[in-house]
Amino acid sequence: MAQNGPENTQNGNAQNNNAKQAQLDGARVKRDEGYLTTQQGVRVDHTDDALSVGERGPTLLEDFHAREKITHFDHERIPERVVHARGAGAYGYFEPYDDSLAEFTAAKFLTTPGKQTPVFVRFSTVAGSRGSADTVRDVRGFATKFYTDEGNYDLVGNNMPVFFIQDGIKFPDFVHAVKPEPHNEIPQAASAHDTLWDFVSLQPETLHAIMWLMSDRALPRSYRMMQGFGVHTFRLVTADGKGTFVKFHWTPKLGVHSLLWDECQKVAGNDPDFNRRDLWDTIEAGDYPEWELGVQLVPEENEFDFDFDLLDATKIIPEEQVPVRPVGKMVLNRNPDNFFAETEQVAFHTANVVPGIDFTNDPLLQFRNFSYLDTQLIRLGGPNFAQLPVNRPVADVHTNQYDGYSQQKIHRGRTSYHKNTLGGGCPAIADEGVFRHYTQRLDGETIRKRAESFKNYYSQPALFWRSMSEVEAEHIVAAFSFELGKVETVEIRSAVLAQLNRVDRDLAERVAEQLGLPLPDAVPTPETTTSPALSQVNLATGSIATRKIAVLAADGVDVKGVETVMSALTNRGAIVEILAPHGGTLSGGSGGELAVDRVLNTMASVLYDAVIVPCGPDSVPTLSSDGYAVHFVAEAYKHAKAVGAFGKGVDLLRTAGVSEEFADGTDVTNSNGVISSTAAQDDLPDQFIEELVKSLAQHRDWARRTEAIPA
Ligand code: HDE
Repeated sequence: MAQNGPENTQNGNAQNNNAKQAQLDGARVKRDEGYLTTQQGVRVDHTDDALSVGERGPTLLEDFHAREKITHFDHERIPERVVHARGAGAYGYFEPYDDSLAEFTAAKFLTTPGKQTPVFVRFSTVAGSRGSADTVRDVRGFATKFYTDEGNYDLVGNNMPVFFIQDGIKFPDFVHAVKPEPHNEIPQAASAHDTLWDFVSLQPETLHAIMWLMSDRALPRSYRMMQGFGVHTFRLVTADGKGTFVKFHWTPKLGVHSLLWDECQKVAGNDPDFNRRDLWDTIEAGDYPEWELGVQLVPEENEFDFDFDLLDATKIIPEEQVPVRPVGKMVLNRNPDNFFAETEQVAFHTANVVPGIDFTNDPLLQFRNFSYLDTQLIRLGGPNFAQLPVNRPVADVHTNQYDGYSQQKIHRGRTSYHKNTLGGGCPAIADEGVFRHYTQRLDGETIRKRAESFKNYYSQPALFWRSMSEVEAEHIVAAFSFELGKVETVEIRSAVLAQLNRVDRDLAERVAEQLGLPLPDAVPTPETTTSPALSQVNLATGSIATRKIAVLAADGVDVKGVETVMSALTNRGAIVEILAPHGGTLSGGSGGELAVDRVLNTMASVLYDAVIVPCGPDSVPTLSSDGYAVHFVAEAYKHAKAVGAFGKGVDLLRTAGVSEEFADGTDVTNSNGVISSTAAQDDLPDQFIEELVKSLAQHRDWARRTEAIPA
């Protein structure tokens, strides 16, 4: 049986082959072999009928197997996480590129070239319950546990670089405001309700994170296509105690891509597990997701060089000001064997640090350092959860903590205290490789007061807004309008608008117009530059790897043409599926057969990145009279996805209302990402594929105007 925990996460290629083989075998991991027993190891002869008096008589208490079975079942749920309840996890490794960080940190896992440190990563949504949909508008958690040789280091980050509040004492207020309202527990996993926006209107420090939340970043196409950020300013520390401020960044190899809001809502119904499934399936297929770890370093003597406070978690350090320096790569190459044992029971904690990494006095971080352990004590049933396989360090563990619920170890000896002579002084205190807290001199009066340096709430939201491309800006306006449109209390809508008016006049005007609200009087707004690194349209990579393409086909399809297109796209790493009105196989118009992957009416265009309609004098009329096929094409077109058609296939595009220029010869026409050619079979030009790949790689064609398409 595959081993739980971090131990066997290295050696990606072997994993790759095994995973592929297991997939072919039809089962990824074999479950325990052997005979069914009770928890005490007693074999049972029957587990389908309880022991009773006669065939129709009462059930007997002496049936210990039945009692054990139901009792265990009764206790199979643990409290879900109070935030970040829904998630998906995977194992992998981290490897530094070189030792260039060695002058800043004693952390060996960051500075030993070629050293692969096992990791477990859990991605999550924040507000929804465990059973909520993946594609909601929300921040995504991006938490990484590094099982280093010097103990576990957890980088518990998000896919957005700023947080909603500055001081941890406000966390319960913020979470209560964004979670479903307490009287009716509505809405589930959604920020579009009165209490959140009430809070926002009164707490302007939220505005920067709110801008990110209203942006496309809140709707990731895939966990594999989002950035990750440590958010806080942390500290790298050398062996001799010298500190350097640091911000951590994860950059995905596949670029940063998002869904449209309309798609998100439809995907939530079509496949609530969309992001989870995507992560699982691609790892199973050996398409291992990869991120680059980068750092922004600020020497301590430059702490006050910025027009914001480095300790304020609602601020970024613009990358144009302090560039992100690449450090190493992380690859995820193994799915967990059991969701509960691993993904549910994993316990991340910001205070899990190793020599070479330390905290700062960020008042949000300090609360987190208390909160994670505290919540895990109840969620995981006592103080010994670090012994669970997914939480267990690969470093040796020796403590004097022998007792408590669910102790898994049998500690030997008489002494569970330090210092001792009876136990030979063990465990001894090491003098090398130890964690030493960063030394700082602190002097001050006890005081409850937000630092003055934290009080600029409007500049960075303005910087974010002004750094967006026009299409991203349109999406932000639409998001504010959707969210505030759901707010029932008109005064709250106006109060939020008044806040936006202090960020940027253009933003306020556009939102006011959409909501039909009176525009507040103009007030001075911050002067800012722009930061191109904030716009995700600048973060595409040109790759089409793992992009999902639907080929719509029916009996009579051009099998040769389809095969040419399929092999060209799969060779570039894309995933191509044949969708047809019926399952099984399709017969080709000029001979041949095609295996059907999915029945058309069980899928939806929102589950794919692109659609292709191949030629087929018989197949295309079938599809043109099939409402699912027509809607499929119209919807993909509306969502600005690459749409390709060759030969007769173009007729279906016309039926679907695609209003672009189509090829009138065998040449290829690319009209706003709609790629067409009248050629088919062996004559299909390579350029058809090239244009399709180009459109797919840029993710969407935003030049297309499709407001009028009814899909
Ligand atoms: Fe968390 N957060 N958080 N958070 N957080 C938790 O810990 C908390 C914050 C983040 O996949 C909880 O074990 C406080 C920022 C992630 O298991 C809890 C404050 C960032 C995860 C908790 C914050 C995060 C959590 C709930 C403000 C991004 C999921 C269950 C002072 C840098 C980890 C648990 C996983 C989970 C507290 C703010 C990220 C309650 C008090 C900022 C990714 O302890």
